[in-house]
Amino acid sequence: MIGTILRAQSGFFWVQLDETGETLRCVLRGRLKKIRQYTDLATLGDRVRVMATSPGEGAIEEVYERRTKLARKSPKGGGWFEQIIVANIDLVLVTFAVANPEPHVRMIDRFLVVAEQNGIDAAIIANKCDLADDHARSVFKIYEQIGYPVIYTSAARPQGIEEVRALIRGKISAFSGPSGVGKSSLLNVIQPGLALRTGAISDAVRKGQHTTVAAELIPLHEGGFVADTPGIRELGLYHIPADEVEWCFREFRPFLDDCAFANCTHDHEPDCAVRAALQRGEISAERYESYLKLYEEAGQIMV
Ligand SMILES: Nc1nc2c(ncn2[C@@H]2O[C@H](COP(=O)(O)OP(=O)(O)OP(=O)(O)O)[C@@H](O)[C@H]2O)c(=O)[nH]1
Ligand SMILES: [Mg+2]
Ligand SMILES: [Zn+2]
Repeated sequence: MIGTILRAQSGFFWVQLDETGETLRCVLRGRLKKIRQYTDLATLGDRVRVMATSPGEGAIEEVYERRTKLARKSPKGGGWFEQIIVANIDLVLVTFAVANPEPHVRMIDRFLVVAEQNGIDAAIIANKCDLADDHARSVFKIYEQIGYPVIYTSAARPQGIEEVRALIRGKISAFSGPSGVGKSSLLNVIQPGLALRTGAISDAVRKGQHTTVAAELIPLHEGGFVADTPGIRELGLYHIPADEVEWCFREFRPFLDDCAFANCTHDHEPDCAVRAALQRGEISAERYESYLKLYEEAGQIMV
C-alpha cells in the first residue's frame, strides 16, 4: 500500500493510505536505517510503501525519492546533516503579522531565502490585518512588486481565507514563519474542525516555547496537504553557500550576468549591475541591505 507521512514522533510515523484514507501508525523497517544517513530517513510529506502489521499499525518498507524538500542543514561529524521540514513540498507560505508581533523586512527575507535556496515557490501571508491600518501593510508592498503573491488575511475577522484556500488547493504546502503570527489560527479558519492549539503570545513568551511543538501535515478537504509548523525564532543562514545568496534575491537575477566581475559580491566592486539597478530604483534599498547582511552571514561554517 502507498501513502503519505502526516506526522513523525518518537520513532513512529503516521501514514495516510491513498486508497482508503485510513491512517496507520508505522515503524520504519530496520534495513532502511542503514541508508541515507545524511538526511532524515522519513519525514512529513514523504511518499512511502507500507505493509499492515496489525489493525491500525504498519511498517514502512520503502521511502520513495523526494521530488522537492524544504530543508535546513546543520553541521554533524565533519559533514552536514539535513533536517527536512516537509518533503515533496510545492509552496511555502511565509507568514507574518502586520502587527503583534511587528514584521521585519530582514526576517521576511530570511524565510524567502530559505525557500528560494530549496527551489520552492513562496507566497507571503500578511496576517492580523484586523489589528492595523493600511500603513502597516507598506512593509509587504515591496514583495508584491518583486513578484511574490501577498495575501492579506485575518483569522479573527476573518479575511483573505478564500484566497489562501485557492492558493493551497491540490498542493503540498507549509505555513512557515515566526511564533505567534497566527499560523495555526489561520489553519483553523481555513479548515473548520481542525482545532489546532493556538496561544496568546504572552503565554508563549512566558513559557519560553511555541504553541505548536511539532510539524504535522493536514489533509485538505479540497485536495492537497498543508503543514502547520512551529514558529522559528532564529533562522540562521550559515548553511547556505554565500555565493548562492544573490540568486535567492529574485529581483537581482536579471542583473547578475552584467556585473564586470563574474564573482562580484555587489558590495564594493566597480561596474556592478546590481548596484546600478539599486541607484536607478529598480532594487529597493531595504532588500539590498538585507542581501549584504545575509551574504555576510551565509557560509560562515566551513566543512
Ligand atoms: N487580532 C488577531 N489575532 C490573531 C490573529 N491570528 C492569530 N491571532 C492570535 O495570535 C496568537 C498566536 O496565534 P497562533 O495561531 O497560536 O500563532 P502561531 O503562528 O501558530 O504560533 P506558534 O505555533 O508558536 O508558531 C493567538 O492569541 C491568536 O488568537 C488575527 O488574525 N488577528
Ligand atoms: Mg502554531
Ligand atoms: Zn555586482
